[in-house]
Amino acid sequence: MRQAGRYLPEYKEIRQTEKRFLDLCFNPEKACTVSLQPIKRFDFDFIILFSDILVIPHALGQTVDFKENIGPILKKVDFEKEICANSTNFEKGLNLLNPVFETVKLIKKKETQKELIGFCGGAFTVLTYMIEGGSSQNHTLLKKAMKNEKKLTQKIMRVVENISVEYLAKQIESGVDKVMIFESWAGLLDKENYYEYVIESNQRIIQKIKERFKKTPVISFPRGSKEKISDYLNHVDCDVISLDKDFPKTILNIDKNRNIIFQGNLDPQILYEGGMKLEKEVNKVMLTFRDKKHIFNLSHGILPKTPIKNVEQTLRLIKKFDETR
Ligand code: 1CP
Repeated sequence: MRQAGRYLPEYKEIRQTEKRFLDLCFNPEKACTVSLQPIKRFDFDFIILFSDILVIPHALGQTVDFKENIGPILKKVDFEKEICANSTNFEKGLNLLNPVFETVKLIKKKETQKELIGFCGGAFTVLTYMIEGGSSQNHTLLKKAMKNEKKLTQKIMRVVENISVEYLAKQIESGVDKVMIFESWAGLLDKENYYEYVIESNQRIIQKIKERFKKTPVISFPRGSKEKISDYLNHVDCDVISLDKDFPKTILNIDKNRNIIFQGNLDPQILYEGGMKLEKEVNKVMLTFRDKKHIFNLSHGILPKTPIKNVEQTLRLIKKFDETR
């Protein structure tokens, strides 16, 4: 459950101790505590590292700030001069991320039983924030750049990919058991651009990780891919595919030799609403994946005002379903 903390009072309390969100991400003691809060409260099966996908632009030298009720704000930079010029030497940038690797080590020391999931953003998703300067509704600047400055966008993508590979490698070396790639804005692209900016780019990252870490499973989350997700699974060597709320059901019948694990896909809006509707929907998710390898998850990030009792209800329903199988 991405951005899991925001609905928990214990997260809100620790959040208040740091003015800047990134200072919380870069404080290993606190980031370790936040990572383990949902485990303490709900005994979830997996721990997700507390950090953010936007630590990568920060490491590349683009100032990132998080404003309350607005979201991330990224400062304008000269991409050619400031981001692309130093495209292979990431030592300084990765040093800025050392606290994240320290967090990983602390989590693994404190919680030895459960697996830890590390993550990064897909290069295209990170690119959208870098170019737009934050969250965006219609991504005008991004679309303009992809049309008029294609070479530059490709160059930035490569830089983001390369540092992301090193970032994931260091997470794995520090102790994460699985890694997840959040390609949250995959749904923006038409078929041709999707192939280039999502499929090829995700596969380059995954291939490089698999060359170095044969045993580390990779979870992909190309949100909003719709029917293009079949192409994705045909070309990308992820081990787990995380599904959003309207994925095409045809992929459930994917060739058994692909040996894919499904993750998903409860709508966070329904989790927020609770009640009978939630009960129906949890059972529907469990039924959809009942004869598949499946990790129960949301279809996107949890809503900050989600009542805790609805999360508890969901866990009870999942366990009940499993017991009656
Ligand atoms: O579950 C967890 O808390 C784990 C840590 C985590 C992860 C995996 C956070 C903490 N963020 C993320 C991923 C992330 N961050 C994504 C990919 C998943 C997705 O949302 O599709 C994206 C796009 C971001 C960027 C981001 N970070 C936004 C913008 C989202 C948008 O709509 O454009 C925002 C608001 C954040 C802040 C953030 N990150 C994480 C938390 C707990 C918060 C809230 C900060 C706060 O107010 O305390």
